[in-house]
Formats: sequence, structure tokens, C-alpha cells
Amino acid sequence: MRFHFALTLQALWTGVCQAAMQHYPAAAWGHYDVCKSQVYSDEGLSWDYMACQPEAADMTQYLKVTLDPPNITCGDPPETYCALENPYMCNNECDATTEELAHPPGLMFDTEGRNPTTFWQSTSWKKYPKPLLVNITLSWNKTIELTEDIVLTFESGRPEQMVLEKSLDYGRTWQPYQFYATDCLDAFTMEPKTVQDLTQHTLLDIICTEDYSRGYVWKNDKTVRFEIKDRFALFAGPQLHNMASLYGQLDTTKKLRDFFTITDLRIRLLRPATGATMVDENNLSRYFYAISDIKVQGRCKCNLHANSCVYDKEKLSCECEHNTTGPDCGRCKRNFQGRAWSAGSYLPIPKGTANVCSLTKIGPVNCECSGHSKRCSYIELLNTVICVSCKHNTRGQHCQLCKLGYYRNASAELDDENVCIECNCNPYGSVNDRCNGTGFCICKEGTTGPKCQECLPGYLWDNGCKSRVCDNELLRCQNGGTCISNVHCNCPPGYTGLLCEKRRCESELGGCGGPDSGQAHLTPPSTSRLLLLLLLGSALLREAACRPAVL
Ligand SMILES: *[C@@H]1O[C@H](CO)[C@@H](O)[C@H](O)[C@H]1NC(C)=O
Ligand SMILES: *[C@@H]1O[C@H](CO)[C@@H](O)[C@H](O)[C@H]1NC(C)=O
Ligand SMILES: *[C@@H]1O[C@H](CO)[C@@H](O)[C@H](O)[C@H]1NC(C)=O
Ligand SMILES: *[C@@H]1O[C@H](CO)[C@@H](O)[C@H](O)[C@H]1NC(C)=O
Ligand SMILES: *[C@@H]1O[C@H](CO)[C@@H](O)[C@H](O)[C@H]1NC(C)=O
Ligand SMILES: *[C@@H]1O[C@H](CO)[C@@H](O)[C@H](O)[C@H]1NC(C)=O
Ligand SMILES: *[C@@H]1O[C@H](CO)[C@@H](O)[C@H](O)[C@H]1NC(C)=O
Ligand SMILES: [Ca+2]
Repeated sequence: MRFHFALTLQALWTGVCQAAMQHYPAAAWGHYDVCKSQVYSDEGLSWDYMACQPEAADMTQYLKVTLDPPNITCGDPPETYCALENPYMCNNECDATTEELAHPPGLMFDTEGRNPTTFWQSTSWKKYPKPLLVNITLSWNKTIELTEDIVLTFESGRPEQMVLEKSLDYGRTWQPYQFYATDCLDAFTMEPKTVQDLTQHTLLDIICTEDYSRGYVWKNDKTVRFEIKDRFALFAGPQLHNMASLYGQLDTTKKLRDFFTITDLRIRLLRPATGATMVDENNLSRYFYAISDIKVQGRCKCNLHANSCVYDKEKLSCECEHNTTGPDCGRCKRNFQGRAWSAGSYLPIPKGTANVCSLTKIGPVNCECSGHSKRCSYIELLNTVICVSCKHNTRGQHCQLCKLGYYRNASAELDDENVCIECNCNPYGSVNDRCNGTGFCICKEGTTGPKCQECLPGYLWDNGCKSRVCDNELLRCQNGGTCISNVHCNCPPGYTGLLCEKRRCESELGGCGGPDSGQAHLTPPSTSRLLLLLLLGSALLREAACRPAVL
């Protein structure tokens, strides 16, 4: 017999109650509101971990609203507009400086139910026929999972064209959620559809609907919806009685989960209600946008690792359990990286799987070294596991980089033994033995080529490229040669070499010796002398053979 005591969220008595009810009633699909509970079994006391998520809540309390253009709210300067109920009464006033006459954006999110309704209102369509464009952006700076329809209530008559957009990356990129128009083909060249046309297979399709734009008549429905529940129902059945099926789908289909996940919403108002085919150009004060309420119900996305989400210092964050951390519980806590992080799972219903982060283990389990090492070490300071003794000239946390002096072989896989190629920089021509990603070394002045093994024009190779081959002091051209622009000696006939230090040999027999016994009185470079000594006898022979040609 096992007893469960839910320690988070639920008070102790609920835990007792749950124990009496065999944890969860068999018919329930799971609420995922408990992250862990203590278990007493024959073996003693232990913890049982479960997938958990925060309660759904009214998310409009936590958002930041931005209008574009920023000065699109009416009342600055004050203006008159036609009454909402009666377009022929045009002496209503919007004045930002008077509280009773102001219509700031905050009035879209206050508690309704008061009379009269409070609403945000735009300036009127004074610049007709230029379009009256307004973007209303709602930002949470937190991933949110939608649980109910998004509902906008328009006091101005519903716009004739609008787009609801979403972002999943804090406003960096946007995707349309739904298009709305009195005439979808005309406005967006899309076939009009309704959410009822969607099936399980087309659920992620973005549609244009005419359902929420028809009619300028105030008495009609004022709301524009984005239907979350109808979409859920495609999996969970009409009454959402089979949430298990939906959760099963959400678990296995990231695209589906992402579809209902947002960080921001944007309402792009493209054309106000006109109620007619013709816009009354004499009385443009009739046309504007006014929104009294926006409903966004959802929950913080905590990857099934938290059952509550707190709002502190204007910021939402999950209260992570299961030794996870981050705003969305999206990673394992320090010292709990014994296995790779993964989101909790709704399955198996009803408790789900917690996928807790476990204590960091050092060993081959989480030692990922691209096949270049089998040894890892845990660095507490950095809270990471890093590979040690990377082979094949690799380095890095996962042996995923090339050692200094090596570069990545573009045609080899990361785990290939040949993944790193030696830079092979010319030791004289290059600054150091490192190269860039395509094997190019950093060349010293005057040097060029991928490995810095060649000289630029005006330079000559001499253990690197030297610009100054000769001068009139230390590097004199010898045997009567003349120094041309410091880069080469113009040697007299019969002499050659960088400084004309060598005798030219015209014999067919091969090389000549140095000018040791010749007429030259200048000292030849010591290397030549050394060579001469080493070659000894044969050199003397060659010299003898050469002399006639010189004389
Ligand atoms: C808003 O500001 C822009 C630029 O500052 C200006 O061109 C525009 O006329 C203003 N619009 C209104 C309605 O005041
Ligand atoms: C708008 O039309 C109404 C009635 O047709 C008229 O009383 C009002 O003065 C007009 N307003 C403007 C700004 O022209
Ligand atoms: C509104 O957002 C769209 C992109 O989503 C952008 O092109 C446009 O410039 C924004 N501002 C207005 C006033 O429409
Ligand atoms: C959003 O949240 C992050 C932390 O999660 C914070 O660093 C950043 O300043 C917030 N941005 C805004 C605009 O509030
Ligand atoms: C997480 O870490 C704490 C200690 O920091 C430990 O008491 C707890 O059992 C760990 N496991 C989970 C799943 O919370
Ligand atoms: C690059 O890798 C390929 C594939 O392993 C190998 O055939 C090739 O010899 C390598 N290139 C160099 C320069 O090592
Ligand atoms: C390396 O340097 C060469 C020459 O400067 C350049 O053409 C090449 O694009 C560089 N490669 C990389 C990966 O930076
Ligand atoms: Ca309101």
C-alpha cells in the first residue's frame, strides 16, 4: 500500500484525501498541479515526482503594451469624434489631459463590468485615404501557453481588416496567427475559412476568417476571437472531455505545442469599421478604433517542471522544481546535470513523467567528446562537464575544436580522426604557428601565400622575406657588383649569388666552389666557406676545372 502526500500547492489534508482516493480518481485525466509527493511504502519514505504545470490565469495582468505609432492614442491634441452608438452625433471629446475624457491603452486591460465601459481609442481617420494603421503589441517577456480563446472587444465596430500575430522569441520574429477581414480574398487574397473548417491535420493552418468583421452595427457581437478551444476540441472532443488525447498529442508534437505558445501578441489594425462601401470623407471623425477589453488566458510555460509562476519586479518566472532552473525551467540546476535536461511529459496519464534532473555524475554517461576522448571531468565553478585529453589534435568542452596550430578539415566529420589539419605555417614567414579556419597563416611583412612561404614583390627570401638585400655599408655587393634599390645586386659577369659572392661556373661539369683562391679579396659568407671545407677534395677539383673560364 502506497500513500501520497502532496507537499506543494495542496495543503496536507488534500494529500491525505488523495491517498484515500488512490492518488487520482481513475476518470480524471490529471491536473498536473503537484510536482512531487512523499511516498510511504514497505521500503520506507521516498519522493515521487510528477509532471506539473501552473494554473491557467488571466495573463493580461502581467503584460507590457506598446502602441505603434506611439502617438496614435486620441486626445493629444484633443479631438471630437462621433458617438459610438450614433455616428450622427459628433460632439464627443477625447482629451488626454482630462481623466474622464482620456482613452489610454491601459483601459483595454482594466476590470470591465462597470458602466460605462472603459476603452482605449485611437485618433480618427483624418488622413484618409492613407490607411489608418495601428499595431498593439502585448509582451510578456516570458513564454506563455494559451488555454482559452483570445477575445478582443471593439467598441468602435470591429475592424474591416486586421491580423493577429504572435512571436515565440520575445518579438524578434513574428508569425501570423489569424487574418480577419470583411472580404478575405480582397484584403489578403485568402479564401475565407472558419475554425470549423479545420481538421486535426490542418489545425496549424493559418486562416483568414470573415466571422468577426461583418457589420458595423453596434448591437451585434463586438468581439473578435482567436479560437483556442475549438482547436483543442479537434483532439479533446467537443466538450474537451478527452484532454488526455490532447495532452498526448501535445507531448509528442512540438509544432502543436509551439502553436499555442507565445511570448508576444500583436494586433495589427489595418482598416477600421466603416459600415459601408463608401467612406464618408466629409466626416472622418466617424472612423477610429476603440477596444474596451482584451482577454488572454494562459499559463506560464515551465516545461512541466513547476506548478506555480510568480510575478516579481514586473517579471514572470516559473518556480522550478525537479532541480531545474531558468525562466522556463529550461535547464538543469548546477550540480544536477547527471543526465541531459528534458521537459516533463504529460504521459503516462494521469501523473505524467517528471524527468527530474539528477545529480551530476562523472563518467562516460555524460561525457560527450565527439569520439576524441573517453574521459570527462566536472568543473564545479562552471557547473559543466568537460572532456579531458582530447585526441587527434582537438580541444574544447566536447573536443569539438581544433588545437592551436590546427584547423578544421571541412571535408571531415567532427568525429573523424582527420578532423584537424596542421596549419604548417612557415616558421620564418609567419607570425606564429596558428591559422584561420581555412588554413591561412598570419604572415610577417613582405610575406604572402597561405602558409607565408612566398615573398611579395620587392622582397627576397632569406629565412623569411627581406626587403633589404644589399646596401653600401654592411651588406655590400661583392666582386664589384652594384646594389639596385636595396633588393638585389647587379653582379658583374662571372659572379652570382645574393651578394655576387659566388663565381658563376660556365663549365658543364656542375657547380663551382667558392671564390677562395680567386681574385676576390672580400670575405665570402661564412656558410660558403664551411661548405667548401666540407666538400674539400671534390671542391678543389671543380675549382681547378673552373679557373680557366674565369681568367
Ligand atoms: C505622430 O508623430 C508623427 C511623427 O512624430 C507625426 O508625423 C504624426 O503626425 C503624429 N500623429 C498624430 C496622430 O499626432
Ligand atoms: C459629421 O456629421 C454630422 C451629421 O451628419 C454633423 O453633425 C457633424 O458636424 C459632422 N462632423 C464633422 C466634423 O464634419
Ligand atoms: C506594425 O507591424 C508591422 C510588422 O508586423 C510593420 O511592418 C509595421 O511597420 C508596424 N507599424 C505600423 C504602424 O503598422
Ligand atoms: C526580460 O527578462 C529577462 C530575464 O529573463 C531580463 O534580463 C530582461 O531585462 C527582460 N526584458 C525586459 C524588456 O523586461
Ligand atoms: C533536488 O535537490 C535537492 C537538494 O538541493 C534535493 O533535496 C532534492 O531531492 C533534489 N531532487 C528533486 C527532484 O527535487
Ligand atoms: C580531411 O578529411 C578527409 C576525410 O577524412 C581525409 O580524407 C583528408 O585526407 C583530410 N585532409 C587532410 C588534409 O588531412
Ligand atoms: C582565412 O584567411 C583567408 C585570407 O585572408 C581568407 O580568404 C579566408 O576567408 C579566411 N578564412 C576564414 C574562415 O576566416
Ligand atoms: Ca476596459
